Amino acid sequence: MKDISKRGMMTRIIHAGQHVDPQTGAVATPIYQTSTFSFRDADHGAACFGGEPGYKYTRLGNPTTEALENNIAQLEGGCGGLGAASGMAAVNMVYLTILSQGTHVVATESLYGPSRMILENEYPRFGVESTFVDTSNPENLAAAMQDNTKLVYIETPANPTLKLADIKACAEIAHAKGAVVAVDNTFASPYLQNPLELGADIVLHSMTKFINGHTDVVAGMVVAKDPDMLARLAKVHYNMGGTMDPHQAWLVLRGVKSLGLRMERAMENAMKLATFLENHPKVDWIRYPGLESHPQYALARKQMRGGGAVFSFGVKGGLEAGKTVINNVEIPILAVSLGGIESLIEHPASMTHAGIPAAERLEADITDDLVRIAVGCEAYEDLEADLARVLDMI
Ligand code: LCS
Repeated sequence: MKDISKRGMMTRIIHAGQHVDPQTGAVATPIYQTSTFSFRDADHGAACFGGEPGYKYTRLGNPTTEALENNIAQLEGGCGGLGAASGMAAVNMVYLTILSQGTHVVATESLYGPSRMILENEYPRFGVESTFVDTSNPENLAAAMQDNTKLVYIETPANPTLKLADIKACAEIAHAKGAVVAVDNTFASPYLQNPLELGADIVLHSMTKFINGHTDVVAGMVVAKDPDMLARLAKVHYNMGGTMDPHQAWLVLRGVKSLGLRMERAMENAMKLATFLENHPKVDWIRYPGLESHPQYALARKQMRGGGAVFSFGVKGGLEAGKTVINNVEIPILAVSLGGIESLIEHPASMTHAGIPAAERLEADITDDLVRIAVGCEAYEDLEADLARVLDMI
């Protein structure tokens, strides 16, 4: 396989982990839609199960899935990746690998709802304790570390508050206490941020979002920095079973090729729309890492290569006025999820983060007036005209 590790990001997005099929010359990676692989003879089968390279059974590895794993691993600067059935399967792969009875995890308080809810509602059954802190201030993380803290789990930019965490500072604090650092990089995508290069041990994605980008697949990925960690994750993942289907992997491979193009376009739209809203008299507040008014704009410039394409805002008149916006826009579609080619709008407190108790939501700044927009690649003028029209209705 050609080494393209030193090439530009756009080149790596398109070519990393891919090769022309030696038998047919096929340029696109074929879908190896098979559940199992035949062995040449008994000794070959035994060797494959004994650890020699070779495909055995699709839950344990498949060439199409592997092409995607190698692609994302190279984009993130990791040693390898593990495709997962969903973003949540990726999150659970990390939790299940690192945490065990009597251990503790410190996590960002504003996490995607289910990433937090499973720590609060399910893992205590297995003797795992969790503390949620505002990781936008690393001192909060330092104060929450315990002797039994094995995992520091960070989401930056965080869903849906768009708060950032200084990955390098957090990793130093966690490593000083011997904890593993995992970063959910879904909101930035590898195009804008590479947590492993900033000190994280594990990076994970809901590829349902920017990486696939076409709102037609649910999928996840975990990338490890070093082979020992990858082996630990694989051991848990392959037998727990939340693995990826080759057809699913093929769809994401097709989607990822345009990640850079989509990101550039969506970010341009997001920046213009956020600027328009920031200056609009009906808008109360807006949080977008691309705007200088973001409390951590300097950090965004330091650890990200752009502000991304998601922002949250509140309109004057609170939740009711926010509903007027959500119910009347014509271009952004009222739906959860983000990172697709089309713009989506949603209300986190009653949708994606509804499972978190109200008091905890408010403590994490997921206020009732917060409206989240994931900006897509439409004609900018249409997005602005649409928002201007609905804001006039308030
Ligand atoms: N991590 C983050 C940051 C996410 O935003 C999501 C999904 C996940 C993990 C889970 O990924 P999934 O299993 O859905 O592929 N976020 C969603 C959201 O904000 N709206 O709908 C799903």
